[in-house]
Amino acid sequence: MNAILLAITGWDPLEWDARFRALPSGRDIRLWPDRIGHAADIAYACVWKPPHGLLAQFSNLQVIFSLGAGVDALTGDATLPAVPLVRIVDADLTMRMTEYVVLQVLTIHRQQRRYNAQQRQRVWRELPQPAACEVAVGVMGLGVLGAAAVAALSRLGFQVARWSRTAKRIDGVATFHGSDGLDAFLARSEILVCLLPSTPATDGLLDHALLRKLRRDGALGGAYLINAGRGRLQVEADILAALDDEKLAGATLDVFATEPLPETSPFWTHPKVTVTPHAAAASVPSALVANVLRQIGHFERGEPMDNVIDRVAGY
Ligand code: NDP
Ligand code: OXD
Repeated sequence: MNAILLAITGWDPLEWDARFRALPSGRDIRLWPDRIGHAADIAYACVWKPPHGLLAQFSNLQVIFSLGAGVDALTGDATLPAVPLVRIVDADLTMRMTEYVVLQVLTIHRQQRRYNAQQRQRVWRELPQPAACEVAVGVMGLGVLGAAAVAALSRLGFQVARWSRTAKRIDGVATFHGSDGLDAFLARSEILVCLLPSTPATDGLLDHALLRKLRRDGALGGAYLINAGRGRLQVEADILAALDDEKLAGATLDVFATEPLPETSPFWTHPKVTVTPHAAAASVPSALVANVLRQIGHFERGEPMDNVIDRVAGY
């Protein structure tokens, strides 16, 4: 009884299985689809993109743990049992995202694509380079990942602003929130970093109407988008249109409406687009399994669990 079910698609489930079994928890670990055993034994489900309907089969399920930070693949399942849904928040994952955001912002700021092109042509030419303190970066989403990115970018000297759903205060950082604060936030942002969750309120937010409001007359001479949140946030045809009509000077996309990105996607070869394969911040079993087991311990001792999803807000 009180078995843990692992139901994982898109990642290697065997790595997670091995890690859960390696830790001295004494837990009964079951692996979907081949090693479920009696469905009534399952108390906890640790999942990544499980098929819709799967979790509804476990009548004694007590907690669902998302092995990733985003839960949209779960909240989109109308049959998801109404038990606590807990997501991963972990220093390892957060640092990976911070590395990704800093890398991509600096790649834009330090004009690395142009230097790469120059190198291919054996051109030795130093480009005019603004200082970081002349460049305005806007971070959408001020949760765990957004806040860490803001802190790192601020330390590098960028003029950082933040936008979230609810009002926040952080000394020294320009803050905006809600639809009322969006236009002013966009009007000052040359590089827009999106670290929002996918919810009914955010899906499709990154459209042409939004992108054209970004600042294009700043130190970088154009506006750039970095999206490592979710593909459903972006209207992909609008991003292409914004690149074509120069509302955007470049886009760096880690996430897409359809993943893997189809071979026919124009993003692959677009000269102003950088594609990464949903690799910004991987969930790594060696870092995260102990975190999940700790949370199960909290639950069984009747203590509050951290990072429980607000099912109404959707994140
Ligand atoms: P959090 O839940 O900690 O933060 C979410 C943030 O988004 C909050 O600041 C929240 O505002 C804001 N937000 C939510 N809805 C809205 C809205 N309608 N308008 C404005 N702001 C909104 O999430 P994390 O920081 O941990 O993760 C963010 C996302 O990053 C995940 O949901 C996932 O989609 C993505 N991700 C991507 C990965 C990758 O490899 N590409 C890896 C991990 C995560 P408020 O603070 O007011 O509540
Ligand atoms: C996550 C992700 O949400 O990998 O953790 O996208």
